Amino acid sequence: MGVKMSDSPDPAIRFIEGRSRILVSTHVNPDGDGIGAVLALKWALSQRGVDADIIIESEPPETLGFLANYQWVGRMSEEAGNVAPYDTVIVADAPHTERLGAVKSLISDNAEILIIDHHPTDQPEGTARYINESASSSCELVYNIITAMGLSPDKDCSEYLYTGIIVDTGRFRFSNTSHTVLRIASELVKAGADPNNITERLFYHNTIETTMALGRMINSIKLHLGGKMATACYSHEFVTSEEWKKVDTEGFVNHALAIRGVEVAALLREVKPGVTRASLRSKNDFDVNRLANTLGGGGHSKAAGCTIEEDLSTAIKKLVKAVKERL
Ligand SMILES: [Mn+2]
Repeated sequence: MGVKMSDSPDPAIRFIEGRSRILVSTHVNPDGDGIGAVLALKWALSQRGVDADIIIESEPPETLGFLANYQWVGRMSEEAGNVAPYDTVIVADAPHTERLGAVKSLISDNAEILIIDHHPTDQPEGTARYINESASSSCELVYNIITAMGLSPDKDCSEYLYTGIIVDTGRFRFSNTSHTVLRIASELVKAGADPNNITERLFYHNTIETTMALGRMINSIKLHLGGKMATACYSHEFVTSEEWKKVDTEGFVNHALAIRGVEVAALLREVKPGVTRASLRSKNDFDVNRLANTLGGGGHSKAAGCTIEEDLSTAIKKLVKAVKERL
């Protein structure tokens, strides 16, 4: 990748020093890693007497509601108009303030920005950066910051960080499951994180609508390219239904990827008429980040996403063609 790595927490620690009011945010449609990272950062900042406000654009997945002090996570819908612009901002789990959605409007023009991220990016933003593409998760980086600050995470903070790590490593299955992250997880369990409780709350706490939607997705799976690619999809009608509001599709695409011989899996949903979003996953060496880049999206080499300005069936055809050219 073109970006210079900043593989030390020192710039992040220097950035935090002497601040009084910091906005902490993460990307739109946040996941357990983004939410875990912002909660852990707020905890760490409060240990140093720094007042941090967490504000995110959209509603986080309700499965994360078990995390302690979850009410720290402010929504843009509640905060807009109530807060003065921030001069100091920490962005976690995203390389750019564009990924914050509407929260960007709370950042003053000459704000100082710290980026903490593990996504591959060519042009990250920020006056300070702690970016490491080989880290499992942003929570792994936040753990490094916290320990380099001389702090020991308490039980709550350990659970924030453990949550981000297990979400982004796919419960210690993905190729980013390094000995380093396993060592950190071990330290977090020692500090009070409860692996059984966190796993149950995250993965065994689905709504009935989520489980039924999984069935629907599995029934829609089709194989392409001699069985090397699998697609699954949700219609515009379904994703705009009342039922959909109670559905969390996190991890669904992996059921398509789990099929023997499949190297690339895509879960597509037509979010607006003629606009289809695709979640992409791969195994072996297929790089879905590069695939997504060609379609205007991005992510990681084995997990990425993009938006295709086509209806569902045309988007599937486009995606299959793009994969065919890269297989
Ligand atoms: Mn992440």
